[in-house]
Amino acid sequence: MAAPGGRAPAGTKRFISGVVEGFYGRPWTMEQRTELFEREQKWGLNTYLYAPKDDYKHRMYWRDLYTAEEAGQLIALISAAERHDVEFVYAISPGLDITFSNPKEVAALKRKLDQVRQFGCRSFSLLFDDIATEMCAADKRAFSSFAHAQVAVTNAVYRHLGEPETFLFCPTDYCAAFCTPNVSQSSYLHTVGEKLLPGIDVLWTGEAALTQDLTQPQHRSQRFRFITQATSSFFCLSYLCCPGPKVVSHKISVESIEEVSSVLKRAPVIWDNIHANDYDPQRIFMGPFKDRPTELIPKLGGVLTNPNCEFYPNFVAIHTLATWCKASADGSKSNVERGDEEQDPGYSPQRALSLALTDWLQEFLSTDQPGASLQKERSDDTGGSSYVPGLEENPLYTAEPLTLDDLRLLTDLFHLPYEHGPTAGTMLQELDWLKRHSWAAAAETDTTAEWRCRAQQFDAMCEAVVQMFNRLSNAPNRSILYDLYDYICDIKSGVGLAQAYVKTLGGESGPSAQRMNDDPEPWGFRGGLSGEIQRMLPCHGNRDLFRHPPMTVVYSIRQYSTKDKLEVLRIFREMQSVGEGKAPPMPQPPLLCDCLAAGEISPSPQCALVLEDDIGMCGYALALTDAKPAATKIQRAVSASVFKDFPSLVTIQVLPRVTDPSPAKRMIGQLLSSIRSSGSRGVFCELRRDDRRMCDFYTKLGSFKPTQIAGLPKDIIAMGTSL
Ligand code: GDL
Repeated sequence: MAAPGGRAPAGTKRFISGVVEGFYGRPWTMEQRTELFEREQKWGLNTYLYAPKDDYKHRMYWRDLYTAEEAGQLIALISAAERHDVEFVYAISPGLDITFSNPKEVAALKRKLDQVRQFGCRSFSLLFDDIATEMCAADKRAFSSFAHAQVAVTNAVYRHLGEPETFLFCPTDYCAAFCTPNVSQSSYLHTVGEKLLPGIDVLWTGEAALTQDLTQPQHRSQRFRFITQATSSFFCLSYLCCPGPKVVSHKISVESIEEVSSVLKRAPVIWDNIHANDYDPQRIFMGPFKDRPTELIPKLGGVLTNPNCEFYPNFVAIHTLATWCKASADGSKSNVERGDEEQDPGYSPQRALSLALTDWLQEFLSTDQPGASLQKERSDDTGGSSYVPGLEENPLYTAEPLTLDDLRLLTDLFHLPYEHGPTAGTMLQELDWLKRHSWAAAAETDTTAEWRCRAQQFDAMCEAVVQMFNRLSNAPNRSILYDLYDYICDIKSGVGLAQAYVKTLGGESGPSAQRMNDDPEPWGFRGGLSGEIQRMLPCHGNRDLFRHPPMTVVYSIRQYSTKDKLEVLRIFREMQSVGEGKAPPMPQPPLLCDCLAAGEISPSPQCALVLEDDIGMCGYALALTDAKPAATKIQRAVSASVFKDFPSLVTIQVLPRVTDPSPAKRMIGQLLSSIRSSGSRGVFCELRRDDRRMCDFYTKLGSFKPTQIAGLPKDIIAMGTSL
């Protein structure tokens, strides 16, 4: 294999490097593609694979020939690629509805590719990704398997086109996770390896396949696996992933490539989805190309990145891929900074990112408005109106220029599918800590000073995001800004909510804390219908952020009956003794809710639930719509104003064996809705200050906030929520 970027010596194939426009959604414009070729040339990348999924004539209407106007555009594009020394590979995806055994279909395919050949294109590709694997009856009669059908047509087309130097085939099983039962035993891949003509390269996405099946109905072929119960690692947001067969994996190992190469009988060309974002409208990836050791290069036919749908934010994705390819071309071993955790002798993602950002900053700072002078104060000799304010008038608004640190923060916030950048990671960690220790903000404890200090630092981090947003939105290059706009607005608003939340936890009630009130503006409950649906699903909310073991236990929640009294008491006592193990052996004042759990007061009708697993009862949730009788029972003086805001009382307990928080959350949810239906305006609970488990539980629910109740015994705190 020839070195990446360079020309191949005679008899060897060159390493294919560059970009595949292979995502779902709005294809790039011809101007953007031409700009891409310029960049590729500048950065030493050599290939562009034209495969926009939602371009009608690439996939859905693959049989249709191009009109004269479309032909003109493609001819211009192909010659632009040639001018910039970029190989233009035209891909077609006939797999949605082709009948492989019908000669007319094969003729249609040849006719279409012949047309593109007339436009000057010399390199081609047939893609069979994301299609149903069930063959029609006619094909079943003609071919012994789906792989045989695809290979027969591909070989025929390849021969018809005169065996082009570059011809790529994308299999339906294009990553390890799709192979049945696995890569080395996949009969599909073995057939491809044995029957596909040796001059044809095979595309492979690596160990990774993305969860687009969860978001795009057109992806739902039988081969997509749905993982319903899964663990999520601490900072692996929103993905469902599990330690077993990977649906989304983020590394491509040398071993995995050796394995697939031996089955395919050729070195694969990687179609890399690491920066693709077509499966989630809230994400965009601007972190460096990463987790592909440069040791892979001699074992591959090439690497094409299928990046973000938005053209301009792909600067880092493509620039760092180019650095990766060059690193090995140079055989350079010296550009790894000490302390680099990846230890790849040829490539440091951090350094590659720095190089990319330094270049990108120049682009942000240069105007993309042809002929426009963006210097407000300079007079305009084209005769336009340039305004110089008078002495007592408003000075002209000026914006601070964007900095490298802003770009670093931006790419930290929108990093990679499996990893946030360092600052984003710290922000999440700090928010998590502040939330978990919010009890320390509510009253003076040993941790209070630390809480306030960390809250201040968190606030500063949030402010930096706002400042970055302001400078970015005033940057002269509007095209990059417009591609990023929705994302940076989204993060600014999300961070703003977190900032307000922490202020509320700290007891502030200023204008920014107001955002968290009970009647928020539309941006206080973002996400639309999709957001609402997500919040209803058990896999969202806290589950994304915190590690939980896979849920294999089946829980049931049912209404409490008086027969359950003893069991509830048993759980109550058991949990009390768990607490006593740690606490000083001092007699503790009772909690209001103790008399409920101890059976001294009966819960209100429809306001009592028990939780059961296969061993037996493992939790309860009880409420009083009117909490006053409980206060009387334990002779606690509680001011009437508390009962005005929070007339109802709730208590919940689950045994430690219930490690999944969702059953408890569900019980609380049901209880709150029953209490609400009784006409109550608010609910509170009492907790022992040292009962971290329950403090944590109520805090993570999000709706319960620490509530000051005068006269509470020292070791008891109250949390309340309005209904
Ligand atoms: C895919 C699709 C690709 C899509 C990407 C990310 C391949 C071969 N096909 O599986 O079109 O952009 O996922 O959603 O990767």
